[in-house]
Amino acid sequence: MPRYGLPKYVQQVPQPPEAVRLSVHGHVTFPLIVLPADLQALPRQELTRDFHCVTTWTVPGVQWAGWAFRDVWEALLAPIARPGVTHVQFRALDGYRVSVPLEELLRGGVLLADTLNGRPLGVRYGAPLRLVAPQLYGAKNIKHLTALELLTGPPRASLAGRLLIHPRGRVDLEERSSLPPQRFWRWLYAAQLPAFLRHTARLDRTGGG
Ligand SMILES: Nc1nc2c(c(=O)[nH]1)N[C@H]1C(S)=C(S)[C@@H](COP(=O)(O)O)O[C@H]1N2
Ligand SMILES: [Mo]
Repeated sequence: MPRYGLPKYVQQVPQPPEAVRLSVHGHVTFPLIVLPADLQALPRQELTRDFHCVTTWTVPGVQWAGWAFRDVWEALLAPIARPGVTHVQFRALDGYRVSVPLEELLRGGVLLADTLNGRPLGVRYGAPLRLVAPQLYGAKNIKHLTALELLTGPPRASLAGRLLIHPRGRVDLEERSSLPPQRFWRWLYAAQLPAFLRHTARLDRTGGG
């Protein structure tokens, strides 16, 4: 699996943090910090699924383990959520941000993962914790999680953000961009993929990772 993402983010591999520390804020009765002990109190889950990037590459059979987002929601987030939360905006240590509808997060198989293929998640693949939502494109599977903001509607995305990734991003429906037709985006992404992969690999090599 390549270390992948928009050039802006790929070139900075964040300092490996000591431990998970997720701040939860937004539409809540009080803000919360989720620490390793909070997660360790929950049952662990494993998952093996194909991983699809919106730009048409796929890695088959990736093994993840961690905690079901649904369990984290029920145990830690729902108790502080005010009524009406529909979306979660995630933030990463490298500055990457992504929003996911709560409905997608509560499906079976969505994890906060801390291992990849049986080994602790390396810093290149999203340490200390990453979201794994295998029904959604890679762009929604945010690495290096640091904060969650609970929202009562979709956040306002930039035009570029909306063009490059669909607000929901379901793989089955090929929701690549918010601007149809999707087959145009499949063609465009596939056409530029080799050049883009070369570019991100070069940034990754020179970017301190
Ligand atoms: N923090 C962060 N998460 C991210 C990205 C990123 O640049 N930064 N890129 C996304 C994209 S577009 C993809 S395809 C996957 C790539 O995951 P990988 O680097 O483990 O292959 O991470 C997603 N999550
Ligand atoms: Mo991606």
